[in-house]
Amino acid sequence: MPAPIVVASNRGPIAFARGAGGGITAKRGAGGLVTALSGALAASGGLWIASAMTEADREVAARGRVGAEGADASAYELRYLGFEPESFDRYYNGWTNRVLWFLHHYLWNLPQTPVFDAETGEAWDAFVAVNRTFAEAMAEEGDRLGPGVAFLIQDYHLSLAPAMLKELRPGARIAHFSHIPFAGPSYMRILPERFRTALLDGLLGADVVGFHAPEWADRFLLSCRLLPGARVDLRRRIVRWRGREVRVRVNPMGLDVEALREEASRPDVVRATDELREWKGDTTLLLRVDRAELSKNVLRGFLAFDRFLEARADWRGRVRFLALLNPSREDIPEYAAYVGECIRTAELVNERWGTDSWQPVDARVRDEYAQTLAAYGLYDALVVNPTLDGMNLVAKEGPMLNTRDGPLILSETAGAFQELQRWALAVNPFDVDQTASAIASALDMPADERAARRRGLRAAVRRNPPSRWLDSQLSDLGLAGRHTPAG
Ligand code: ADQ
Repeated sequence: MPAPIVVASNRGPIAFARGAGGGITAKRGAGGLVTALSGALAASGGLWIASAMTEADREVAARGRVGAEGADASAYELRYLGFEPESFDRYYNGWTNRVLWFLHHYLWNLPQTPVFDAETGEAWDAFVAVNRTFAEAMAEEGDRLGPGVAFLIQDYHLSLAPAMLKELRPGARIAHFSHIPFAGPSYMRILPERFRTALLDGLLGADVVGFHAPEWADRFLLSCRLLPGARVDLRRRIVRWRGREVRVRVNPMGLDVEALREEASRPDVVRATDELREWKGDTTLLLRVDRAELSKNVLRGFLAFDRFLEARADWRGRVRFLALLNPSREDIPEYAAYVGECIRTAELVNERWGTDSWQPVDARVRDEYAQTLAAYGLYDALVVNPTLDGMNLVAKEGPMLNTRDGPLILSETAGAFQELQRWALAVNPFDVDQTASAIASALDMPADERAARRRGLRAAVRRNPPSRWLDSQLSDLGLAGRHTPAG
């Protein structure tokens, strides 16, 4: 029997909601993370600890440990931690979304933001308190499960929990994994020293600190040099800190291709495919799929399309750019303003080039996953041009479902670039002329080259199943053996 696992993440694998009949319904989250970790939990025992994000989650949280059966084919236990809504908001929106996300994605507009004041201080205190609650819950569950437990802590929300857990249980085996980029030292110095030191010290409480791409791992190592007394070995990716050796690892997460294909065969996706086919008629389809998110670079994508239409009169009337933007963080003013600006820019492109029978851009800000999966099947080229992205799963999902050999235009600053670069059209996300040229190259590309690139992309995605991501973390913790079926 493999060692039990305790997973901790802000968002849990199952979202609870109040159903029409008044009872609580449960729905499993999508994505490789849930697949890889829930499979492992079912195989080895253990549980998943997460924040209660909704009122229904909080009701479930009050029951203590619950089973995931019913919402997930894998049987494992969940424990949702309930927090007082106001302090949860300070931790989640005030600190993790507004400070850490902006920090690690280089999103601040430095002449104006950030401003650190009493309010950020309160948000930090809430962040510390939530991390402490997680660390205490992990320690308690670890004691219950017995010796040899592997603690797998996910993402920037829980940057402090590794050191807190290590202090509570010095022998605990802890891996932390960041799903996003990491700020280098010059940007880290924007944070007041007490926050910066606590964040780095918090992560270094883990035995293994993981990232999707080499650049994020290297930036973390360089930032660790800001810690007085830390000894950083860049070549071996090791940090010596507080008498321990912490290993920094690059471990890109794979895609659960079979689960994605199964989702894409659902009747609502088939219906959405018919609708999209009718909508696009015989025009060529350029697609982007993103959370409506500052780092996804939607605005420059539209500007690049505008340049493309300016340069290429022969494509006017024959191509449509569909942007499927899943609403995100709408309470944060920067997000509302950015999405508004993206929509205005799309309208300007339409006013400039559109005709009575042809509108070049269609930007849809809606949560419609079935439409997304349908659009993956139909695109003629896919634009993934984030300014910075930890991995970017869209770049992997699109090629696996596409049926038209559509080329992938990909930022060299997305984590996925590491695995896919050979077969993608690379762009500097800030260079709109280069992005416009990449759109032209993708749409003009001969059929044999399109097919060869499609084969290359699919093989690259297949080479890295989600089980590998998990197994590497466990073996880095000294726990051998496969915990999940091969992806
Ligand atoms: P995100 O920033 O959300 O993830 P991404 O990796 O592109 O970025 O994942 C988005 C996911 O949402 C895709 O799997 C996509 O299919 C899905 N999706 C799109 N529309 C949806 C909808 N309406 N409903 C539900 N799902 C939808 C963060 C990091 C990334 C990193 C991932 C995983 O920012 O860099 O790749 O975590 O580690």
